[in-house]
Amino acid sequence: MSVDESGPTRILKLKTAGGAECEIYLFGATVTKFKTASGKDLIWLSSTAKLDGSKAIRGGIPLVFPQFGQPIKEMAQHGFARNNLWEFKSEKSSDTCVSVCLSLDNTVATHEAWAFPYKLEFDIVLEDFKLTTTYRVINTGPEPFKFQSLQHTYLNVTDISATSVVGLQNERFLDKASADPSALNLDVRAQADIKEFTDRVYVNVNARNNTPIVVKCPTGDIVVHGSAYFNDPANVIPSDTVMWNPWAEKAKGMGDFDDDGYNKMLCIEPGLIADFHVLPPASEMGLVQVLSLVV
Ligand code: TA6
Repeated sequence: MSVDESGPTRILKLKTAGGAECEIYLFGATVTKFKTASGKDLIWLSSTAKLDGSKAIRGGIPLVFPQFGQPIKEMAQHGFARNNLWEFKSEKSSDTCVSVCLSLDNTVATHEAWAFPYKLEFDIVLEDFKLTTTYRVINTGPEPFKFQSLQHTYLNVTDISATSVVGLQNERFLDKASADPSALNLDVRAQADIKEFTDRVYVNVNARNNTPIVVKCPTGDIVVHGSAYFNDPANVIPSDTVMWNPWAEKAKGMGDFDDDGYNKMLCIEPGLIADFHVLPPASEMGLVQVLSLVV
């Protein structure tokens, strides 16, 4: 691992013996790059993203906690985890992988509208064709708290018009782009294309089929496997998946989003967000994302 101290926020740079690369800003513990050993960039980052710590990074894998969206109006959209400086805890390497662990807790970041003791830990494991990111929420206080967490993954699909998503057939979703965002819909498509503004929450995807989502695109077949657990990784609990593309008009309306960026990206976001989750004291809920390229 090497560290780039030149910018306003430290950047950890990981590389495997096979040549895969990963970059992580300590600001928000935001993964901004995952390049496979075959040279394929699986992560999209806006060229106009703010990288100076002034706001959450547009692209990569921003981390959402303790809220998704803005149910607590006094708190920033998607909470405060993605716009605070995390601490580097440890690194490990072997012949086949390189990993780091980062953490954030309430002594660094909190909010008066959600003032509970907590710890977040984020493990990143880089292999030649796989990036495994495990996002743990730990209740370090004496009372239960409610939270939402999500890995807001921006995939580099290269060309959205040549992209389709497999693995969501027969899953139920909330359509935030519709007139009734609280209605549950059924996605019947074996292969879903994205031709317009798309903002969907697929609910409890892993409750039923535990199959990965495959994003078929010019970059290659990008496999996104999201799962969640309570206390023990073997104790799997249902989790959700968000699919988002802002499309042309909304992309133009965001100062840190390339105007044509919507043509090159698609967000597939594993999360615990369909509702708030209650976490008892001395307990943990983990959210695991395995990103890989089918070669
Ligand atoms: O994950 C989808 C979403 O909730 C969209 O509704 C949109 O708001 C997106 O997140 C980006 O949010 P941000 O606060 O990063 O601009």
